Amino acid sequence: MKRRDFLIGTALASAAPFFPAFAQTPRRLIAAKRQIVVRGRSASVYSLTDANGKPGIFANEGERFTVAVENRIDDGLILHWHGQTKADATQDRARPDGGALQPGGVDRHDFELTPGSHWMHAHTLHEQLLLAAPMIAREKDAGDVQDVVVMLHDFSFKSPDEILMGLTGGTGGAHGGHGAHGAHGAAGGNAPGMMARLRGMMGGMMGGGHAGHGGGAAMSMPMAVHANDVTYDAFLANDRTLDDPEIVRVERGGRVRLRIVNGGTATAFFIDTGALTASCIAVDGTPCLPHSGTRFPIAQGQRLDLLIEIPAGGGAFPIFAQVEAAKMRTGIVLATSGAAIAKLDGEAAATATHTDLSLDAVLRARDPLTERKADRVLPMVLGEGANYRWTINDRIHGEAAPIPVKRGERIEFRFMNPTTMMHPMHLHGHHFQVVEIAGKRLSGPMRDTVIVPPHVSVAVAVEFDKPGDWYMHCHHLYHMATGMMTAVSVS
Ligand SMILES: [Cu+2]
Repeated sequence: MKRRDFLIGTALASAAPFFPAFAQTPRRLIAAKRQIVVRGRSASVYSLTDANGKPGIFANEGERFTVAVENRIDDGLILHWHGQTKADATQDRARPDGGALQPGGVDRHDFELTPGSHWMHAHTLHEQLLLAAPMIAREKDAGDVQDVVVMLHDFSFKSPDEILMGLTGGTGGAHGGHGAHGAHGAAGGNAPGMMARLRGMMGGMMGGGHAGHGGGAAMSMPMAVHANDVTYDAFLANDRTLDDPEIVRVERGGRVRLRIVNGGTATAFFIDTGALTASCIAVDGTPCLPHSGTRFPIAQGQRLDLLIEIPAGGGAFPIFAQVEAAKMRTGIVLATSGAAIAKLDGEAAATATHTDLSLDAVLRARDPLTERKADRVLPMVLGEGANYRWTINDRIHGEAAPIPVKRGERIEFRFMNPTTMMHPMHLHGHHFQVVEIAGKRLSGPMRDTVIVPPHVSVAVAVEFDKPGDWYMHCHHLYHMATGMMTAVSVS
C-alpha cells in the first residue's frame, strides 16, 4: 500500500463509524461543491470526482466498483448507479428504503461494473446542479479507438427549487417523489375537464388491446404537444458552452468512439455529427447492430455510443447537441493538430423536431432477449393533472404500492402517453428491450430508458433477475419530483 493510500484510508476510517476492510483500498468518489463560470457569470454547482478531481470513473470491463463515496455537500445525498445491472438492489440508495447519505458520511460499494457507457447521478433535483458523472467500463472488444466522453447538461442560474416553484405555480412542489430536499407539498388537484379528456384518450389508446393497434383514435385527435417546459440559461457539454467549447485532439484517419450521456434534467437533444457520418454501436450502454447516420435523438438519462472515422486529411469537426423543438445547442469539437477552429454559433439554422422513436424503430440489439411470450403485460398510463401533477396509472409516487413481480418473470410494460409531453421512462437495475412501437411488434434495442412520445404507445420487455425494489420513473426530473415514479418489487 502506498503511503498516500494509507493516509486516505485513515482519514476515511475516522470520518465513518465502522466499515469492514476491503481486500483492495477503495477508490474515492467525492461529492462536493465547486464554482464554474457560465457565459461570464460564476455559478455554484456540485462535482462528483475521484481524489484527483477527475469526474466519475473510467474503468475496464470486468473491473469492480470498489469505491468509498464521501458526501461533502451540505445536504443529504442520494446517488443512482444508472445502467449498473450487475449491482444488487442494496448497492443503490435510489430505492424506496435507501435513505440519504448524510453530509460528512461515507458509503462503501463493491460490485462488478456493467460494461458500456453508463453514469452516476443524484436521484434528486441536485442533478440540476450538475451532480452527475460518467461511469464507464470500456468493453473488452472496444478495439483501437479513442474514447471521448461527452456529458450533456441543461443549466440555469436559478435554484432547482425556484424552477420547481415556477412549474407548479407555487402550489406545492414535490408531491410524493423525493424532490430537491424531500419537501412535501399539498397534493395537486385534478381539473375535471383535463381528467375527462385524459380518460377519453386512454380509452382510444387502449381500445386496440393487444392486437397491434397503437391508439389510432388518440393519434387522429389534434393534440397540443410541447417540450422544454423549463427555460434554461445555457446548455453544457463537459461543462462548457459553444462560446468556449472543449476541443478534443484527434488523429488524422483515426477512429473516435463518442460516449455521450444526456445528464440534462429536463432536456432531450439531437446529436448532430455534421460533416462526419457516425455509426451508432450502442445505446444506453448496450451494443446494437451498427446503424449509420448524422443525427440521433438522446433523451434525458440515455446514452449514445457513436463511432466516427476522422478523415485522413484532418480538420476540425464540431459535434453538436441541439435541444429538441428548439434552435439552442451545445457541443464539442474534434480537431486534428493544426486545424483551424471556426467560431461556433450557439443556435442551429433550423429548429429541431421533437424527439421520437424513429431511431428505436430501426435499431436492433446485438444481444436481444430470447424470443418468448411475456408472462404478463402491464399497462402503464402516463398522466398529467392540474398544477404540474405527473402520474403513472393515475397515481403519484407514494400513492400506489410497488408492482409485485416474481423473480424470473418476463414483464412487458406497455407505456401509453395521452399527455402533452414526451416522457423518457427509466427502470433501475435492468435493461429492457423495445418490442413494440405504436402497435407494431419489433425486436428493438436493449435500453434502460425509453422515449415515450405524446400520443404514442411503446412496449418494453424486461426479465427481472434480481430481488429487491426497483424504481421506474420519468427521467424528466421535475416530472419525477412531482410524482411520475413507481417501483417494482421483485421477490
Ligand atoms: Cu415525464
